[in-house]
Amino acid sequence: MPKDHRPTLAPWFVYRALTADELRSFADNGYLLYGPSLTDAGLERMRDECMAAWNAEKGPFDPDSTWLNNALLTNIHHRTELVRQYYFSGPIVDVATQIIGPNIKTATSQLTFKMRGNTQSFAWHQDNVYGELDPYNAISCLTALDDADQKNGCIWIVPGSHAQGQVEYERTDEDIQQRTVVELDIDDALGVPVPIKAGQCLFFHALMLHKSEGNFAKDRDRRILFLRYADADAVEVYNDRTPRLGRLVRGNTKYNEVRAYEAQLPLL
Ligand SMILES: O=C(O)CCC(=O)C(=O)O
Repeated sequence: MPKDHRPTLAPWFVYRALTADELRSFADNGYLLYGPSLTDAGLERMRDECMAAWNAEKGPFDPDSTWLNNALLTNIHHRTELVRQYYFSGPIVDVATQIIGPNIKTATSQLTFKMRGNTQSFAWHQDNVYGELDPYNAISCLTALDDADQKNGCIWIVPGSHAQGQVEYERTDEDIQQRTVVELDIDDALGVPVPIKAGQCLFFHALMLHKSEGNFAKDRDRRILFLRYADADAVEVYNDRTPRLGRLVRGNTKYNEVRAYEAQLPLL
């Protein structure tokens, strides 16, 4: 049995299991707004630690830089302790087991920021198109570090679109390596904005169609902590079906390399 870290993490995180209605709603609609998953103190500490990591490498929006440089800081759990604790032992891990099943590994950790001044949009896509995982039940968990609304670039989704499966979209090895932008041709009229309060988490299915517009609020950032979880045996279809490497956070896996991956990263 892994150690139960919840009592130690209680000052920072709010643990709450999904209700049967919420699980049904996720199955039908492919997304769910949950939270708060951070206490006020947890939100403040999360912002501080994420901003220290962000500022060490990036800083304010730079109009002369690429969207990648302006928007993403990957493997954020290597750079901040609280993100690591949240990613490995936070309430969203429990939610992942309710949605995906008993065997869970981490799949992606990054900051996706739209600092004030960054009016670049993020085109319609499914997260599984950026890197196809099988089984097709991974989830994305977007924890807001600021209130996000239409003015500062909240996420838009197409409710229920996960049920239509993965769209066909040609992506070369180079596209995957360079993280070139996926741009699906989706009718904007199908989309609905999902405003999120700081400290809340938006869960959605790997096949959910989603996008965001630019940040047009001149005096507000739109900072999101973006984490993904997958079945512990999930493989990368684009990589000869080798297992996605991520820390095993619940249950077991048939892959030794997954069991060993980041197993030694300190938690507390
Ligand atoms: O940061 C955003 O606005 C969009 C992020 C997103 O959709 C993603 O990382 O998949």
